[in-house]
Amino acid sequence: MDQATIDALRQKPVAAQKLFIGGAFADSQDGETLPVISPIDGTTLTSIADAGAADVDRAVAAARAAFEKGSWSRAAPAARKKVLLKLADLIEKHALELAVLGVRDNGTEIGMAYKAEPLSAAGTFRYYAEAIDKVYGEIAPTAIEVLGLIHREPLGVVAAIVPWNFPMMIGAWKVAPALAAGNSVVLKPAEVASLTLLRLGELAAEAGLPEGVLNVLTGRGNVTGEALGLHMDVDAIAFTGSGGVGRRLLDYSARSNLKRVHLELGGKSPNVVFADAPDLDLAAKVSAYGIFRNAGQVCVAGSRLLVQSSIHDAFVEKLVAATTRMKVGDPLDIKSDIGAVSSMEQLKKDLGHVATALDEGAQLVSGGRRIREETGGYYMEPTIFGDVAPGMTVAREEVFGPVLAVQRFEDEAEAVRLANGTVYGLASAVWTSNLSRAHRMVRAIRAGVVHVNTYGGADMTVPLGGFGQSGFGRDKSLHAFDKYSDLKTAWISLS
Ligand code: TXE
Repeated sequence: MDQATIDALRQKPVAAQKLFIGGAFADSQDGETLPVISPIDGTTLTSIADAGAADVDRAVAAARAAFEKGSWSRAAPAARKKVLLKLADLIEKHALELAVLGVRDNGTEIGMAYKAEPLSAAGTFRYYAEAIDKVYGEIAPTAIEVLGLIHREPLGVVAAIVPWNFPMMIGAWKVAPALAAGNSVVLKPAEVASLTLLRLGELAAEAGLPEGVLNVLTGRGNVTGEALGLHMDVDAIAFTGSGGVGRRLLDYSARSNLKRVHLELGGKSPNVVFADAPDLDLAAKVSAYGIFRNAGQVCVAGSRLLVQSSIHDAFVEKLVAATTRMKVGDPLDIKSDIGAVSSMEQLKKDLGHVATALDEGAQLVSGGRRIREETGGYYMEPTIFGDVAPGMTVAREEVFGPVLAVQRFEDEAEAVRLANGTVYGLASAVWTSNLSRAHRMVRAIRAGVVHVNTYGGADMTVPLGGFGQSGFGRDKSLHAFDKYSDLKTAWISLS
């Protein structure tokens, strides 16, 4: 990744985008489009097609036809594996082009986008490709006169509805295991970050994925997304996004065909620093990255920092120093640590949270303002609020922006109470050098992941997902197959 190549790629014009249905690009039936605004400078980058209900019908029909035909769903595991491995290679081959395109679309700093988007998506496709011929069915321990075989079968047509913060990474977490399990997929990116996923559809075709097996529909959530949610021929929805839309998807399912709905809904993740943390400087630096990377637009962001009273003031000082060293800037400059907020709508939401926190009496320790307005882009200072009381909005609601709420606690029991004082339960962390305390905290905190003496590390081998209102169903690891396959029993009499 070098600056000169990035600078050349950022100049490339982006053609008006179409829908990807049945292996080919097509206009939406009514010709409607949506503008694509770059958060880097607020200019119009291109347009995407705005899929309506008729386009959703077309894509679902293409997906169903491909599934019934069987050229993917019934293909030999080794053949499916070959295609997905090729797709992983193609994503990697085009990694920088994809990363720059994605950053122009959603504003994530390039250093992070390059690793977290194309490179991680390629890794995800490779992981599930490799799993295809390594996951076996089961033989049940029945009585001797019968044979109970447990088969895993694909569901049929899976819709993946994904957000804008990491479209390729999150898209791959859903598309790769769904395809590996033999399903057909209709992928719906977020309105403000569709470009890389349209390219993914194209690369999948180049890799040899049969037509109709992966379709990409761009459009508005309450139109395209709703039509997918209500569709009678979609068997499952895998979603990452807001709790409000998650609730709607459950309602759509109840009102249509009881399709399965898997939800990953963000959080208000506690990052708990005890006085006996092994290295407070490291804890401060990692905590700053744990909330502020990608301008806080990370579902697992450590947005509540709980600090033990005895080190509170000294630790907040270190945290502010670490935050000050993070450079907010042009996301396509490799020296920027934090890029742009992905849309004007989200920036307004973030600034609204700052205003509410001030109204409710939180103490503004640093940041709080929009910056670099002269560029036309959507940038915000990393913002820290101190002395946050548990009842304040900034301690309870997901901001999904560069805003951190710091709270203090006296002892372990209070730390657990505060950490669990949320309707969410996605991620968390504990910093301590006391091994027993670390294990006690891992057991006590209700969240899908508890990091110990770090924040945010993970890889494909471990599941990701939430407790409570952070949703249900797990992305990543072999557990993800449970979302995209059904178990069938063959009960065979041997007598
Ligand atoms: O999310 P939406 P938005 C949270 C975060 C953020 C807030 C709003 O707090 O500030 O949600 O962001 C599609 N039927 N997260 O508005 O609307 C939409 O087109 C079907 C947390 O962008 O949930 C997009 O593809 N689909 C989070 C996807 O849902 C609908 C990531 C997500 O958009 C729909 C993103 C509908 N009625 C936001 N309405 C995380 N968990 O990481 C919208 N969509």
